[in-house]
Amino acid sequence: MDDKTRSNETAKSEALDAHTENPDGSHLTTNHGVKVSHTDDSLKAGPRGPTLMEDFHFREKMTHFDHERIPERVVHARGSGAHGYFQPYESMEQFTRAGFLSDPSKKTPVFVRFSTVVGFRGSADTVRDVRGFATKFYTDEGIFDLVGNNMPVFFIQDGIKFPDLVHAIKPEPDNEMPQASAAHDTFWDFISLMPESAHMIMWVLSDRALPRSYRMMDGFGVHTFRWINAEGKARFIKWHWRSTLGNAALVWDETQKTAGKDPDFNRRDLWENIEMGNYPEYELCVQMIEEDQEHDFDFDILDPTKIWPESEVPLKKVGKMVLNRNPQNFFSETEQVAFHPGHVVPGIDFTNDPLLQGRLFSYIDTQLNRFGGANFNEVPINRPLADVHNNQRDGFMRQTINRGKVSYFPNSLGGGCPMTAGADAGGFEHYMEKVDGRKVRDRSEKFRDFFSQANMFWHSLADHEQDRLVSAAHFELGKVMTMEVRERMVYEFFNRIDHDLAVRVAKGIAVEPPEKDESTKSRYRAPEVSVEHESRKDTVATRKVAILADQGYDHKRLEKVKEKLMEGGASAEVVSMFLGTLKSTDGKEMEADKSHVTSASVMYDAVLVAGGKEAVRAMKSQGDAVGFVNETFRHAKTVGAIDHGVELVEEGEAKGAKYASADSDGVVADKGLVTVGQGGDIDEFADEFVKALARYRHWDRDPERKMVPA
Ligand code: HDD
Repeated sequence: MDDKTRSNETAKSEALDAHTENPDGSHLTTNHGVKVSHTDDSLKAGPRGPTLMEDFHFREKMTHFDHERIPERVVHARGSGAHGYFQPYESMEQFTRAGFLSDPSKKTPVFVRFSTVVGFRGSADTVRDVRGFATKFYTDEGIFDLVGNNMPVFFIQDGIKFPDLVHAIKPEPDNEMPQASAAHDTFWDFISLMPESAHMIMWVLSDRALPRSYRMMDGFGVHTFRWINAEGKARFIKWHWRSTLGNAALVWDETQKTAGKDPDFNRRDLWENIEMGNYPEYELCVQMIEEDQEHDFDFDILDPTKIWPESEVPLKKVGKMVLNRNPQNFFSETEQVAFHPGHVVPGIDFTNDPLLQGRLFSYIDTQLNRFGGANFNEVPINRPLADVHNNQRDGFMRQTINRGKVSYFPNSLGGGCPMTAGADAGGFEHYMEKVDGRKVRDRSEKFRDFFSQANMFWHSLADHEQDRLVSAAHFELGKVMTMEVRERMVYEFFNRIDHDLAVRVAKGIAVEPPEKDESTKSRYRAPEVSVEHESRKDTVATRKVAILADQGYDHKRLEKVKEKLMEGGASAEVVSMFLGTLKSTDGKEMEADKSHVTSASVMYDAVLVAGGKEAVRAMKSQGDAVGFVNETFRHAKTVGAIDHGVELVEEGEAKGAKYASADSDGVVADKGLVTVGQGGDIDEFADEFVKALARYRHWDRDPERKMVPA
């Protein structure tokens, strides 16, 4: 690593570390540096007397506390952040003059904030929602913010509808219910009158709205942007982040239980994995369309409710982002970070996408409200690494001490500085797109094709993905009390997307089946939209296994399986009735990481039942242990059992899959249930268990989907 790269990588962390908190031997002080002798009692007129006004320490401490909150974001209030770097694979110079995309040896520091959209700051992570995926690049040429989501399209086509959308989806204003959920009347009332949301609604009802982990989730810039090279040639582009672990989703029943068992599930997963060194990685990709091909497609390329199917416009890999450092202070970094789609660097520019245009106004405006002033760019997490020189001055909480008397341009007293920079000197010059039109409140004709990509989405899913989408619609609309809204959703919305879909949705929400409608048929199929077809990956890396064990477990065979799991990069936690040390049949010991009351099957990707006659006898008498296996099985996750451990599986309802009996000498792997009898080869078992774990969900376990709660 050369000095320049190193200094860039560390510069941001050094800038954030400038203040050392409470070094060894430090004394408690007031905010103004006066050492404090006592902080347990306020100053009183006698031990039983009133508190005195002159107690400046008490008043300062209390006043600061009273002002600890800033307004939470109106959307994306709940977020989790991480630091890292971005590095291009090869120079993109041919397409863009952006410096951070031109030098493959260069690492650019980044800060990413993942978020849910609807819930308040303290809401649960695993709700059905879009996830924000916002990246701040601290480039040498200034800040570039890629403020995206984990879905490639949006609900509306024009920013002017955003306040309506958000009012409709947020808790209802009279009683502030429900929290962090779209499943209520006002949201579906609005949607039923907004056919342009059809494609996005399909994404929101799909597995993509329930990510297993922020590490296993793609990101999208959604809008069409421009790349411009040094010669001034522009191309249309769309941004994509592809998780190297592939996409993985929770099932609905799991998300509901997780919201209670561990409302910080996604935040904790991100934090713990970074602490463990499992650094999340995402490949930055772009789709590119030449300017003269702008009108060659069935859809308008400026429409943010449409994707560019990859069969038409392939992905080009640009580089990789690695998130390798947790924030040190949630408020200072994750809460105070201020993104803005208008933070671009030379080589990147906007298009006339009307949603993007709306956003270009909203983000700075919202920061003014959150920070109470215009100097939020001086907060450490928002400060660029590039130098800042301008004549902006003063305002609430100004940090910079601007020297000298010249704060205007042009000037001669300051030698004409700071002076402007043309493109040759690295200055940002807006792309000179020709614009010519009447002032109208209107949209282009192709924007009005609301349903064909929703139809494409539906037909690009696997059967079991379609089933879960229909179940999601039953939940969401089943919570809608107004019959006309449910009917409108079936007749005017789903039926226009696909008749079969509408009939299936109608059935679950007491709506009469709609008349046949074949008005929409997309000629596109986009396997990339389906988690099952394209974006999942068979890997055990970072998957988390629960080992169920008790006193008298069999150590030796369990260790062999654990070794195999660790080799593949998985992790394991021992779950038992009680916390404490478990003793094995051969005198070995192992600590129980979690007890049944502090854990649940929904926190793990698979369960492995250890062998040992005594241990299994104990577990069979524990409802929690039996329930743990059952639930893992019903959520279509991998279940493994060693020797007598098979009896715990037998005890439960893991039906529909074959298994080896406890005293057999075989290994049986069937539909994600992997078992080995006492005489069976443990290495073979370990291989099969790892294979099943890599597959993650086993939908073939229950083809009629009777057992797996969607
Ligand atoms: Fe937005 C926050 C993403 C449409 C107005 N938005 C916000 C965040 C993300 C997105 C990731 C959280 C940033 C953070 O972590 O601090 N928003 C999107 C995407 C959109 C989108 C991908 C459509 C493609 N947003 C959108 C529109 C508007 C806004 C159309 C208004 C016209 N969004 C905001 C905001 C927020 C915000 C109100 C709230 C907090 C903030 O900006 O910093 O300005």
